[in-house]
Amino acid sequence: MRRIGRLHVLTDIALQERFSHLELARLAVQGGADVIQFRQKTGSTRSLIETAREMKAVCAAAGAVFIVNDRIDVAMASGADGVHLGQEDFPIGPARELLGAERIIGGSASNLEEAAACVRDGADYVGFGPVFPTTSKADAGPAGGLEALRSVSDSIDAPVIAIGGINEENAAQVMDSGAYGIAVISSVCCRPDPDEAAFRLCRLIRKA
Ligand code: TZP
Ligand code: MG
Repeated sequence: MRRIGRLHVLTDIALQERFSHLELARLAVQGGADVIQFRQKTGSTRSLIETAREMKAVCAAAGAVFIVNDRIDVAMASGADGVHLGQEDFPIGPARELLGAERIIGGSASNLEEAAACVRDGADYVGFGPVFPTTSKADAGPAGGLEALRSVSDSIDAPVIAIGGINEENAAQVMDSGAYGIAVISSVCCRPDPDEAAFRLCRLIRKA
């Protein structure tokens, strides 16, 4: 059974240096995050696999879903629950052939056409954004806003996970605009207390 989850925490060690990927995963699941996405753009493939395996174990023990960003090879080698693929990454159709029906595949989209294509190609969920301006991703593109989120959520036949500039102030509005869940980097990883931050976001999601 593929479980998509409502709070996706993307781990990041470029924007902050206090916590490792593994520590962030531990803290975020402690706070109630139900999906951890390992997002690391540099480093050897071997070191990525090693970290991913440790993170998978932490997530499995907590009953959380573990997803690898960009790298289907790292996802497969670490026994991850799934992979998240952007527009320039390994294509979703062939990824489904490699991963089989049970693994989760998420696709990134910044407009309705991309979102529809992700679903057509076999994605289980669409990561839509940036919804709000963000400084966490250099090439994130312009913010689509809540109306674009609403239109994508209403139009596609898959859960939409909103991403980009989402925080405790706007999470409720995001959920009210049709999102199935939210994905965050800085609102958890860059907070002094990532576990508490995840807890507060979970509470906002549940209330919405
Ligand atoms: N994709 C679109 S926006 C974004 C990604 C990975 C960055 C999200 O980071 P933050 O800190 O939650 O805005
Ligand atoms: Mg990518």
